[in-house]
Amino acid sequence: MSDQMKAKAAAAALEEVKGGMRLGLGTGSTAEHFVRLLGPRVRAGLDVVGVPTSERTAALARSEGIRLATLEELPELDLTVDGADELDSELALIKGGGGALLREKIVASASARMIVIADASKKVETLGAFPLPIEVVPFGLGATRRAIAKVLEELGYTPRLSLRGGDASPYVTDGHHHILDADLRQIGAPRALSDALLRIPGVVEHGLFLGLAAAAYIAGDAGVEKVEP
Ligand code: ABF
Repeated sequence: MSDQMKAKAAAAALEEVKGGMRLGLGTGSTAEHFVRLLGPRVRAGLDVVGVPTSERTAALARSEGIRLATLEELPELDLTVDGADELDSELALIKGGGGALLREKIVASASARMIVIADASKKVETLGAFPLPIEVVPFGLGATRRAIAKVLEELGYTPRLSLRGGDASPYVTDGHHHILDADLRQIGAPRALSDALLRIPGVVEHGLFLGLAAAAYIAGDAGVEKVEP
């Protein structure tokens, strides 16, 4: 059911794709629907080029016959279509459950427009029920983790921080970093949290995407709703 919804949201976003566009290609099951729907259009002659946000998406896009480029070759993109773990009515997002948040944020930031595609279960009043992914460099992990916990406490959170994959085999991102997931329950002031996290040495990025999404296609029982901030 939810998978059908994801496909419907992806199909709505596909309507925004025009010939000649430079596209950012997101990661995750919803974004994969988009890539799978884009493939037949490309094979039928639609001329687009994609910059993938993960090795996984790159492999899928290649198998669909979609031409790929890097941000070195194409530093400015027209449109990025990507999923999210949570979104609020202002289109503030939590992303990174799939582990690709750094490339996703770089690609979205290089795009004139970013569109979120999601099923309605991703819509929330306040962000934070989904644990916030924080990407960190492996060097100094213990110290960085401690610094993050301290900052979160100062901001009034009772953080539960877990290293994705556990200590024995931590998850490794495409950029060779690790991810700490911060269970914050409710994020009252996302911008303040974002700024504070980015001041910590060792933090590479986090999954709060603020002011990046221009629109969202959200598929629910009543159809696909377009939300703009
Ligand atoms: C990416 O995929 C991520 O930023 C987010 O973590 C995840 C959403 O996954 P799905 O579309 O599978 O729910 O967009």
